[in-house]
Amino acid sequence: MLIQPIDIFVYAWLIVAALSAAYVAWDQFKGNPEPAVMKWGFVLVTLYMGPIGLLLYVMADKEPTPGTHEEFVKPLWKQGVGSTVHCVAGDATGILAAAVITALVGLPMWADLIVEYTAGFLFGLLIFQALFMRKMMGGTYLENVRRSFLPELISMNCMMAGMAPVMIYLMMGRDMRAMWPGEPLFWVVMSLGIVAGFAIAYPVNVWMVAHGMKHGLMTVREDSRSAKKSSNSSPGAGRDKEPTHGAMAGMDHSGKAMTKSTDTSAKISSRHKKSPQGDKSTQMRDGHSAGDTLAGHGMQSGVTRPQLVAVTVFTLLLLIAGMTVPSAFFNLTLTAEQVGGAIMPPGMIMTQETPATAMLDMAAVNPRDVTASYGLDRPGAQVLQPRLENGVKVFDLTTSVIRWQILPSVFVDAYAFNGQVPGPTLRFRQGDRVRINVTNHLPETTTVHWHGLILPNVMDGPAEVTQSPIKAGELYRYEFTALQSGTYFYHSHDHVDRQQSLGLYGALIVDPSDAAQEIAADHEYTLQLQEWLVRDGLTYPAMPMEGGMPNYFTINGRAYPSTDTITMKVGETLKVRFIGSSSGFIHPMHIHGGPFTVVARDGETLEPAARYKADTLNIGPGQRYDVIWPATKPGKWLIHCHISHHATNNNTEQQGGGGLMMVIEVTGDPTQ
Ligand SMILES: [Cu+2]
Repeated sequence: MLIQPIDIFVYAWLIVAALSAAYVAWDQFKGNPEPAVMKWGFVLVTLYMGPIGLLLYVMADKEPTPGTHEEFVKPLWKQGVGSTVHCVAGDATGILAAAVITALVGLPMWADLIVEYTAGFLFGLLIFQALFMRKMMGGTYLENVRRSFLPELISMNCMMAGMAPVMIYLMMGRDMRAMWPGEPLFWVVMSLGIVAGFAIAYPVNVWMVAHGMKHGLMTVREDSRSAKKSSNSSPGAGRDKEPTHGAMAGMDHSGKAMTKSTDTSAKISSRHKKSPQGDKSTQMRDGHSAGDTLAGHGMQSGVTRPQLVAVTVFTLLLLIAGMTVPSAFFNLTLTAEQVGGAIMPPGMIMTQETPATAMLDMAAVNPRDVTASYGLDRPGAQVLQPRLENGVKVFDLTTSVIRWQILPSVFVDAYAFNGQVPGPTLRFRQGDRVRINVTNHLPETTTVHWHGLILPNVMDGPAEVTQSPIKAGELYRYEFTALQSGTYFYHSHDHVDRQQSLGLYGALIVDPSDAAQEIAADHEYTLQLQEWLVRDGLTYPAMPMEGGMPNYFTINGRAYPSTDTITMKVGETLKVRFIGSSSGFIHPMHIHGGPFTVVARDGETLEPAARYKADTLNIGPGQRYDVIWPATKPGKWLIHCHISHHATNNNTEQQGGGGLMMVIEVTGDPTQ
């Protein structure tokens, strides 16, 4: 599923990596003349580094025309590529395996890095260097481990020094899908990390190859039967004892590829002839003989001990920097299990102290959780008709994640009651016994609070305070008797900051038991306010915090010019019920065309003497005002928020405004 524009690159990269690796594997085993360990090295590195692996293979290693491999791979830069490829193939395999396991186990990032380093080092040393190279270099396994130790340590330090910051920056930045191995992005980030590690390990590998501490590229020819008769056919994969130092003795430290000395070749060759499986012989020419270090078999590598110590210390410092410097910016105590998959809003401030819960609160709604999509033709806040059960008015509310259209070109991913934003309007009469069955189909727990109502405490809704949160798939039954009348509303009271900001609220209108108490008007309109934050097709809960500032605003789930238009005639009255259903912003709501009379506040009808005229009312979160507005002149009169920015759509005006704006269209005698 394409969730972000970068996903196109992610899939393209993975496809190219797979195709590249398949090509390299096919080409290598079709006949590129080199030892199997290098064939596998290039295949793995191409799988891990995609097109960059392919580039390295064709530019540095793939035999251009038959018989030219020896010459082709001679340049030192190619020898360095071979050495680095060999190192990265082993190290990265260990790192990748460890990364998947640590993510699944739920280790914090800092521990991930240590486990990944250890696994990469051990896999590289024990398998790719000591085990695979032993076949060619001879000696016991332990001897190979010992002589590979320093070159492997130096390479692995560089590898992780490059890889760790890239992983941390890309995994724990905005798009934390990269922390979870189930996400394609994880694999691309690992790829990019390996590329960075390769780039840092390359120069030091060139140095090690040039000084005989590591092998470079090699040529191994598997000749036909006739080759066995050739006195020139030389050492092969069959040797398994004392490594010959002939190549080293003749080694050119400028990095030119070498061919083993004749007597060595002859020796190996003759031994090879005794092999019962000697139906084919291999000829190997090392770019540089592999294996021995200063600590090795008394080889003359040209590397002095101070040089070796200096290089090792330098790479250790690089490693420490790569592993620790990012901790100044990122919270490395987080685990993939906690935040893996979350996408954070642009501009959110995340530091080494930002906890996982803060991230999850502000993260984008996961588009994969959307279960239904609704266009502009579906109104929000539809009045829900109850069914009667033994004199109780029963309402069913179900929460789910929906895609909801707020403008012709803008959809939001919303948390909704009954597939509407706002949720259905619950209307009943003072004295009614009501039961509301809330079924939760969100990817998280929820509860519902009946804002402003006097009711039994256990029915009040605050999660962890008066009730256990309603888990996904569960139902909670709220039941109470309506003691008051007026304009109220209901909203989520679990992760309220997130859930109410994503649309979990609805109007609650209780008509007075004595209908005469109602302050009537010719028309009535209930107006619920909300803010949205939509970027690159993802919806984040809007909140007054860095990175959470809204860019869309809705009245009853629509932004102007898609908001409703109220139609009435001159001389008629309009009762507007303002509901501060937003959870983080105050909206000074203004009506054009003359003042209105405030007749109720927070559900309580004002005594006649306390009613007052105004043309702008601050509607704060949780507040409700009922006002009566008389239509005195014909024309188009606006209701809008007086914070001008709240009357825009993504900071632009359409048809004279946007967001929290709607029109009252009054017809009648124009002379009035
Ligand atoms: Cu406003």
